[in-house]
Amino acid sequence: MSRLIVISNRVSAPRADSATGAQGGLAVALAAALRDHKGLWFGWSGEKTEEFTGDIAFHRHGGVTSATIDLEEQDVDEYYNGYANRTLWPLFHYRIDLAEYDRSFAGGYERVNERFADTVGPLIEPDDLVWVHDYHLIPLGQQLRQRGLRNRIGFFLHIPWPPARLMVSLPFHEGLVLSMLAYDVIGFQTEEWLESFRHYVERELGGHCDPDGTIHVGDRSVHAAAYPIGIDYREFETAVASPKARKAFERMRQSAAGRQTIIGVDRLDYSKGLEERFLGYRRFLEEHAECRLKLFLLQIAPPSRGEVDTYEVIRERLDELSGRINGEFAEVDWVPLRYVNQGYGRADLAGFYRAAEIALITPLRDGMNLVAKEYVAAQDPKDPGVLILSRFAGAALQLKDAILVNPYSKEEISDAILQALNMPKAERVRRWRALNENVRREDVVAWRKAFVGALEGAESRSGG
Ligand code: GDG
Repeated sequence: MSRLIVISNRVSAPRADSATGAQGGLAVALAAALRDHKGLWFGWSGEKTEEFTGDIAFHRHGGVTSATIDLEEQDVDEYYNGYANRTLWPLFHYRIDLAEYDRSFAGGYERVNERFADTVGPLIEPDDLVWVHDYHLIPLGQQLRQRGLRNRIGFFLHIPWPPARLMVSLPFHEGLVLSMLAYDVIGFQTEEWLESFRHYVERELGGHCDPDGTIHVGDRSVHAAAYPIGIDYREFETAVASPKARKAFERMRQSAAGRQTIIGVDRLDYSKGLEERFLGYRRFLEEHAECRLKLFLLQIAPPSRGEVDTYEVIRERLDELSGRINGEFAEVDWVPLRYVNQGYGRADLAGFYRAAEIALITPLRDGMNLVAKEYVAAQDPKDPGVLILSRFAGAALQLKDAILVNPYSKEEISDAILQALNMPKAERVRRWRALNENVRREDVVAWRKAFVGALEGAESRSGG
């Protein structure tokens, strides 16, 4: 079996307490793939140094080797906080109003991708499969080819691919997309993002797409397909059954004091639609005064990307809005919105999900959204909760038995909460069974097997 080299911006080294610790399911699943393939996980350590040295730190945990490099302060500013999170993230989430186009960002992005290629390149052996992850590293495949690598190299995009008409707002967009032709396999979360990519290739690059998923531009061809990511269902089941999760469940149920809990769990990010969600909830409280004391919304939102200004702005707005909602509706013995800016361990989260009768997950745009799948997996099969999900999350294409809403519409959010509150048990069970069947079957193991299988099936090519 070929070795697998996973390359991503950050490396999540596996830990012994994987089922109950703070580590994500993706890390667990990739670690499993790396153990099977005796591979290596390469990325940025998260540390900054005065000057880039290219020194690689190797660690070995649970049968997986990780290799990390430190980056310079300027690299982090221009590549990570700059091009990745101020330019590509907003653009790819359809927010060209927030996208910043700064030449220094583009230069830093190119430079760090070169630095990745320079340092990981020599670690790659001729027969290795190389799997590059996400928008931080789009041109890495091309950089590796330019250094003579002829291996099979795949790329998976965890976030949406924007419509061609938005993509063209990015300066030098052609160069970025042309660099992707260096890959053998390109994976998207959904058919929708794949379709946007194909449309771009046909419209802007004059390429054409075969029905089997092969894309041709000039003399280059690449296989592009949708590989919807899932959760590590088995790992999550274990987490839900753990004593820690049961304790978290009890804690929530006790503090709910017979009221129904609506839960939301999101990184604090404008793409997650938190402001719109709060406004939809507020509309519900206004329109249904008779329901007020029967429920509350628990929103867990650990801050992310604090060095990027737009994240500071959204944080301030949510602080203000949550305060306003509580000021407007709270009673001496009831607070309508519990807005929590801290993260919890996975087992705690699993317990909170199970304790919540309703999940309100309403991103304005999301590549997939794993929280929706985790909520489903955490439910009691005999008395499951109701999932309200944005139709603009990639997960909505699979989770059709959720209550699907337009996250921009306060009325739809309000109506969906009422529908969920009043849903008869038989309907809850019927919907949940269909959702759970999908979440269990299309899990993260199926995802990585499908992707790695496609990569294994690709023919090794000549460099260029
Ligand atoms: C990107 C794409 C795509 C959240 N709070 C805590 C915590 N989390 C965990 C959740 C879940 C993960 O973080 C979030 O995953 P999402 O999929 O919801 O969103 P992004 O972070 O934006 O991820 C997304 C994903 O990549 C995978 O391809 O689905 O569309 O944007 O697992 O549980 N975990 C812990 N404590 C928290 O407080 N331990």
